[in-house]
Amino acid sequence: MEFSASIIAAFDPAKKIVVLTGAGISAESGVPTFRGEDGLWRRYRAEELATLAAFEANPQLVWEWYDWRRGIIGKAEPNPGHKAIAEMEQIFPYFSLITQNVDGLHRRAGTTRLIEIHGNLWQGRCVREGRVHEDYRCPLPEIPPMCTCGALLRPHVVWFGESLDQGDLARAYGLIEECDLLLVVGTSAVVQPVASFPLMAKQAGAFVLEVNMEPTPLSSLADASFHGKAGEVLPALLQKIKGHR
Ligand code: BJW
Repeated sequence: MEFSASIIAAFDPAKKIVVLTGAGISAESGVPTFRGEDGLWRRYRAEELATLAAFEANPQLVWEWYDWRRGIIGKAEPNPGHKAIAEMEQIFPYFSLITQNVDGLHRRAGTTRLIEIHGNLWQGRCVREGRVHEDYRCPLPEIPPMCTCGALLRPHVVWFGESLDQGDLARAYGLIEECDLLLVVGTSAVVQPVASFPLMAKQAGAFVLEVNMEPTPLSSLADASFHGKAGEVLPALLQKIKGHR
């Protein structure tokens, strides 16, 4: 795999590096994406499963769907793409990851400086008190799960029409505004507000590098795009970067 001198130069150890990931990074771990050929939104209607109105109408159905996904993700392992990103954190002093994924695989691969900007599906949030509970049991013994206070728990994820956590969003905007390099991996770059991050980074002067199986709306804006599997491109890129240190 060929990486140009400008790409390698963008990974200077003094640079502030931000990685932004989407469902594609976990595809090679066997986790379904949302919009691909076998994507979740091809088989299920987002309006019936990933909105507050859907949850309020049928919490049982929504939790059954999340329990099914937890079953798949619980068996999945971080892949070479997750691991290459985790290793980048060890190499670069100024490194952060923003992920849209709720599967927790980046954390399991060893990344610690991360923002899970759409939440985490191993957590439930009390609809009354807002308290967050972590629960790795799979399948869940009770659906829908309840808080100790007696109220319903909801998945601690961001559904369509909901605001992202304001603290996470502020931190993400800060990282995007300040970064020298934004590496965007495995996202269709259509869901706002995250879809705007690459343009914001570019306007703030960052080098934007994309890794995706297919061209996306971001491809024409990026300084460079690699169309291939994240689990192959990222380890190759990492090797090249390490070879130039
Ligand atoms: C590989 C690969 C391999 C495969 N290697 N690559 C402005 C304009 C228009 C609409 C809006 C707007 N602002 C807000 C909206 C509404 C909405 C939105 O953006 N809608 C668009 C779809 C039009 N946004 C929201 O509602 C957000 N809230 C918000 O903005 O609040 C303020 C507000 C509200 C209302 C109105 C206005 C303002 C919240 C968005 C929440 C998204 N939630 C989900 C579900 C999370 C929980 C769960 O998982 O159950 O988040 S939807 C789903 O999409 C999930 C993902 O994180 C997100 C992004 O998907 P992602 O990661 O990009 O996956 P895919 O499948 O789309 O793409 C995978 C890619 O990987 C593909 O490109 C493949 O090619 C690639 N790939 N294998 C490399 N091996």
